[in-house]
Amino acid sequence: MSELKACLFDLDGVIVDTAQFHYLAWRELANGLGFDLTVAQNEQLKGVSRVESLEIILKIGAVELDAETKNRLAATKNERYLELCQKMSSEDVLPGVQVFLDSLIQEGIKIGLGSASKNARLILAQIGMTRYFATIVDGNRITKGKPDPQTFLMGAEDLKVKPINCIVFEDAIAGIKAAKAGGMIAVGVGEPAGLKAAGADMVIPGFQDIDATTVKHLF
Ligand code: B16
Ligand code: MG
Repeated sequence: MSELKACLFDLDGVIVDTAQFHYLAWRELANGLGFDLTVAQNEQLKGVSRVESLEIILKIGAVELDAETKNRLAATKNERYLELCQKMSSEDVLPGVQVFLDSLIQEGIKIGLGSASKNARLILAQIGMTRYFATIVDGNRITKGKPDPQTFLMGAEDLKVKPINCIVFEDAIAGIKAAKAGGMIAVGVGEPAGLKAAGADMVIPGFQDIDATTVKHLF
């Protein structure tokens, strides 16, 4: 029988709400190009790399640009995003996250990070959460982004556990698909409709009401 040995966490929208800053920075970029980016359209960008996000946005606005301009826009967006992130501190860790991570540690369950973000280490340090993660898989390490399972498979390998013994916590449809493609249990964090449809085994609104025992029952 399989049992829980490791939990892999997405960063943006799961550990900390940087998703709002990604949205703001991308929306400003879209506005600068003459169109708007709605909250619904923004859902397509969650868990998706910076370069792919820009391609999706340009498609939404039916804008075609050369490679050099795209690189410049992606860099400008990142500068703006990091500027917005500068205000963050440990107070911005999402409610219940630390207590939940502490309960996992107490049960001897390993903890890893699986994020598409190239800024993941910087953000973790800024919110004082680095010490929780025995491994960090981020946008600088992966060659295939979510929904490909590489991010989470790498995390499981780093932690020396089998995918079947892992739970992934994700706020993005692409991330839930990645976890399921990797043969892991997927817990969606956020609105149930899209995450359930993507294959989430369970969806939680946040971490306030769960502990290690709750998620062990998923096995
Ligand atoms: P960066 P996650 C993802 O992080 C975000 O959800 C996504 O919106 C962002 O485009 C991507 O990281 C890349 O981020 O520009 O910082 O490298 O949710 O996988 O932790
Ligand atoms: Mg996310």
